[in-house]
Parts: sequence; structure tokens; C-alpha cells
Amino acid sequence: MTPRTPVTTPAGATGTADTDDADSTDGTSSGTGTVAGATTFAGLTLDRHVHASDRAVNLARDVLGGLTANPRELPPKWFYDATGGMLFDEITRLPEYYPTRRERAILDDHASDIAAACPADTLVELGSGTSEKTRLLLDALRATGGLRKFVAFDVDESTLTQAGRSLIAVYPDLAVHAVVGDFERHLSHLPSGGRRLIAFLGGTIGNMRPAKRGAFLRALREQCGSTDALLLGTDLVKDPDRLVAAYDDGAGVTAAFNRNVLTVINRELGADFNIRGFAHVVHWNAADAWIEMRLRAVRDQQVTIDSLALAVDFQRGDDLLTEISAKFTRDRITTELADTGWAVAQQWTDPEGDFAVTLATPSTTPTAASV
Ligand code: AVJ
Repeated sequence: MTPRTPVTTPAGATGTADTDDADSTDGTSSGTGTVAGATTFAGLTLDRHVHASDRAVNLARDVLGGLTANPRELPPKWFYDATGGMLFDEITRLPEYYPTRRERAILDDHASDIAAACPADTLVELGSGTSEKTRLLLDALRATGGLRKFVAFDVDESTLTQAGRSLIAVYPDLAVHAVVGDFERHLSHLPSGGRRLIAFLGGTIGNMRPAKRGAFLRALREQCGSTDALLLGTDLVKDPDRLVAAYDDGAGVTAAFNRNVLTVINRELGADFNIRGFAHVVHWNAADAWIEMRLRAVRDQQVTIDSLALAVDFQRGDDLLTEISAKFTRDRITTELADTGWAVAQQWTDPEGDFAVTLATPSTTPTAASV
């Protein structure tokens, strides 16, 4: 059980902070300023399982591991600083990047079906970001009469508090619980109670390799009671030309998003990546059914990373894998869910069959009573 320290901000927002994570520091002061201000924050609860001070430690660990591995690889979560978040937002509006529009179309058409199948009192959104898709689900759940609470779970505190603030303005009766955490590590800290619809949208599950996906889905299953449900958004396999174009847009926004991870490492770890020294490369890996996004050295170069006391040599043509984005078939989704303790209740696609949203319910007894 996690010891928790209640926190009250001057604005009246309440929060709890971990005190047991080895890499966590005191959460009672840093960051509470981001929720301070207007009384509209009454009703916002904030839990922190990741603190600003963890970020450098985790980034250093990932960069050291990734740049000394063969092949070289960086986890995609480090794209998303303020600039990366803005670039991703731009990506979702690109003509080539269809997934966001397709998923929104599905939720536009079927949010009420989803709410009817799972009339939850609590909507939990993993990797929530800021999306308007959340509102489609909240509206549908509110129409069923039982909605009381929204739990937003995201690694970025400022994204969460901004999203929480705007949701409370629109839904004054909604209890908004923001949880700052990494969904690969802190799932056991998801607020429990009530009937929960847990949404994991955008196709983000595709950024995990199959073994990690399986572990994630299993861990989530173990957190769920029999009336909870999972709403999963997944991109579908299609013409490789369209897949590649979605990650290699004509305006170069995805290239800038990809290279932004180097800017993050430069700033936060004192590295000297020359971002013009790396080309944006997109490859459809048909055998694994995933898109690979890479940064390819355009010339021989050495990069030093001061915080790691590390120098890394790149030969011209050397690749750094920055993201995989897996694409599914409907059968594959059903199989992977079944293998991890979930039964598909309903599955929807857009009319073009580009994207799928799947509603799944727990199918087996959890193996461990986890808290
Ligand atoms: C929304 C995180 C799943 O993999 O399509 C978009 C991220 N990367 N363009 C995806 C992304 C390049 C996106 N996710």
C-alpha cells in the first residue's frame, strides 16, 4: 500500500503524493503552483506518482540504455515536451494523418452505444492529453445519468491540470481526478471504486512492442472489477503507402516532431546533437506489422552527452529507432485481448475501415489481488 500525504493548495485543490518511490521527491510543494489560482479548481484532485525531478533521472536512464544498445533506440514518450505536444497537435490535423479523424468519427457515431454498453459513473482516460474525444464520451455517459467522475492519467502534469481546468469549467458537477503517472509503471495507482470505463485511445498502445502490450493489458485487467470496461483505440493495417505517408507528411511536421527528441536531450541532458545531422526516416515493417520512425545520421559524427559523460559515434547511415507504431487487424485485437483476460463486447470501425475502437470487459478472474 502506498503511503500518501494529503496536499492542499491555496486554491483549494487537493492532492496526494507518493512518498515511497525511490526516485520521487517530496510532492507537497513543487508543481502545486500549476493548479493555483481561481476557485474553479475546487473539485480537482491531483495525485503525483511522477515528479518533475524524476524526469531527468528517467530520461538519463532511457538515453544511456538506448544509445548504448544495438540497435540504438529511444522510447517515444520523450517526444512530448511543450514543443513536441504542439507538433503532435499539428500532426493530428495533417491531411495525411488519418487516425485522429477516424477515431473521432467512430466516437461521434458510437459514443452513445459505448455508454449504453458500459453506463459507467467514472471515465478514466490513460494518456489523456487534452482531447475533445474525452468530451464525446463524457457527454454520452452523462446522458445515461450516472457520470460522476473523470480520472485523467498522464505523464505530463501541465497537460493534466490544463485539461482538468477546462473540463471543470464545462462540467461543473464532475469530480475531476488528475493522476500524474506513467501508465507502464503506475497502473496500480489508478483510483478505484464505482463502475469505470477506461479509455486508452489514439492508437497509443501501438507504440508498445507485443510483449509490453501484453504485460500492460494484463496489468490493467488485474486492476479491474467485473463491471469495469476497457475502450481501446487501434490503428488498422492498410495500404503501406498510406501508412508511410501518415508518418512522413509533405509539410515536414512529423520530421520536426521526430527530431524534437534530440532537442529535448540537448536541453535536458546537456547533449550536442546537431539536429540537421539526422534525417527523418519512415519504414513499414510488414513482418511485424508496424511503422518504424527512425533518425538516420546523414554524415559521420560524434555526439557528447554531458550529463551521462557519454560520447556516441554515428557513422553516416546509422539509425536511431525513435518509435514503432503497430497496426492491427480486428482479429489480432480480439486475440491479444483474449490472451490477457479481456473479452471483446463490441468493436467499431469508421466507414473506410481505417481505425478500430474496441470495448472489452474482464473475462477471467484476476490472478493476483493487487492493490
Ligand atoms: C498517437 C502516439 C499513437 O503512433 O500514430 C504520430 C504518435 N508519431 N506521428 C502514432 C505519432 C508520429 C502516434 N500516437
